[in-house]
Amino acid sequence: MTKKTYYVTTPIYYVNDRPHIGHAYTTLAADVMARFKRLDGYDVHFLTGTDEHGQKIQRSAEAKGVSPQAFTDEVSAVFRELATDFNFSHNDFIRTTEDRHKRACAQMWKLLSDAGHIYLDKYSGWYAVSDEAFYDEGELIEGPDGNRIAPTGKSVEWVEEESYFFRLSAFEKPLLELYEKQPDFILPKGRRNEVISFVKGGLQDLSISRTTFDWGVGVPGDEKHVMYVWLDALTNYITATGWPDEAPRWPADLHLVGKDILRFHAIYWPAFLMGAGLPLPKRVFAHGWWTNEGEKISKSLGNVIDPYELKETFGLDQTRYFLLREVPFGNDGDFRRDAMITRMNSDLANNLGNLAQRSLSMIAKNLGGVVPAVTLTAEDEALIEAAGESLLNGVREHLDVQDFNKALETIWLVISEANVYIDAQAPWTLKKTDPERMGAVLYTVIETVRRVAVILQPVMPESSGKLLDLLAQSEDQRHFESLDQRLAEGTELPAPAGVFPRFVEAE
Ligand code: ME8
Repeated sequence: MTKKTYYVTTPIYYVNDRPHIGHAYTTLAADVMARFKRLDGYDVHFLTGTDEHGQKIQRSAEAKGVSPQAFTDEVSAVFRELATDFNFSHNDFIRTTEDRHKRACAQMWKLLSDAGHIYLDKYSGWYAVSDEAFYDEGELIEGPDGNRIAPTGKSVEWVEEESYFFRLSAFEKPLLELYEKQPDFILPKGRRNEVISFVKGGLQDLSISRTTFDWGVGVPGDEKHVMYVWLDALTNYITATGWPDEAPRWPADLHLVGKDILRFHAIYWPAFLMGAGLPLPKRVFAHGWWTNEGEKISKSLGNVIDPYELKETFGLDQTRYFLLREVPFGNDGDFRRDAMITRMNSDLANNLGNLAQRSLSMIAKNLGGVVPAVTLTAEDEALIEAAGESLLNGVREHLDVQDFNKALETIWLVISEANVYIDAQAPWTLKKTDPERMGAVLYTVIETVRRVAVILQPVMPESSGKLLDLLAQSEDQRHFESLDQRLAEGTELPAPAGVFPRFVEAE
């Protein structure tokens, strides 16, 4: 039987700046999907990378006085490191300056051109280099100095040059049909509605080449043009499948993006693919925007959240947990230090960490660190069962619609139940009155912790791994299939150690 496959992508990030928390956030979400699907028996492909062409990058390189290639080599390496340092489990890291990608772009252009979707004309209009996006006159707003700016707040400049156009206007109906037929092609629902009304408002043909700079992929047969950076960038998702030679992994199951770039992914990208006669991705999910203590994150405000600083201060898994637990994935989120500390101390250190620590220490002290042979009551069984297949099913259901926060909430309900259980059973009292019952209670708790740790691996791989180490679980006992099994009596456990430290404010 061939394995089920799953292909998930992140945006490819512009290399004009250092990575910040927003970049880590999207890739984290993709990582959790990838890890979950792997444990759930899928053959997973997880792609991330960097977007290296276009005017914005060319200008950033010029400002630094280095060549665009040297500049992109340097910054791309920083994004690659972040991916490793955050324990992201990507299978491929794509750079749009790679030859494999230039070949795919040329082929994409050729398919669109052969199908009659491209024509040469002249573009005159507004362009925001920071967004690498064209804006209609009507979309511009008034900036603080009374000048016209893009709806994103970025400055715009007037562009007038010969350009190739893509007949985007011809795709209005097919796109609306797509949104209709595949209601979860765009998630969350609110954003889907926004896209639908935008498309219903009418689509204009899209300028897809530029002549006034040269840092890009050349247009086949007309090298004075370089391709519009978004046509180039979006194509990365199919390049990475080996296309045009082969593309066994195309289409993608999930493109994860921030809400800022939904229009490119939910309108342009499927239109390009339809035009080229290629299959469409199954879903685009646009998550919300992080602010810092209520303020928009920006370099000029100096409040950019450095992912490394979070890792250093709170720990990697704590940061991973917080980002996905604190805010529903489609909503905007505000990063607050006190909320981070509460999650770290309450959910992780108290509720989960302490549960594991208390029960494992009692086993070490009173049962020689060996999993006891036990007779369980219906109540014990019910707790263990609540942490098994049914919990996994609930988590799977939430993750299948990228509801990370609900998935974690569901897991924490079981952790709370286990805390209520241990307090009610009070094994510390049973120690004297009924040692056998104490063994059964401790067994029930650590078996529950084991199951929870197995299910939590995608979100907190390192800490869950440590919990499973403390339970003497081998590598092949960490798959979701292990949820059907039980901790074997007689298993010798290593000395217990705390897995989730409390946050203590530095003096
Ligand atoms: O747009 N909150 O790259 P980019 C949440 N190269 N997410 C954030 C964020 C924030 N404050 N800031 C950034 C590009 N992000 C293009 C993409 S894809 C074919 C080309 C995340 O470096 C979020 O995922 O500007 C957003 O969509 C992405 O970074 C933008 O990254």
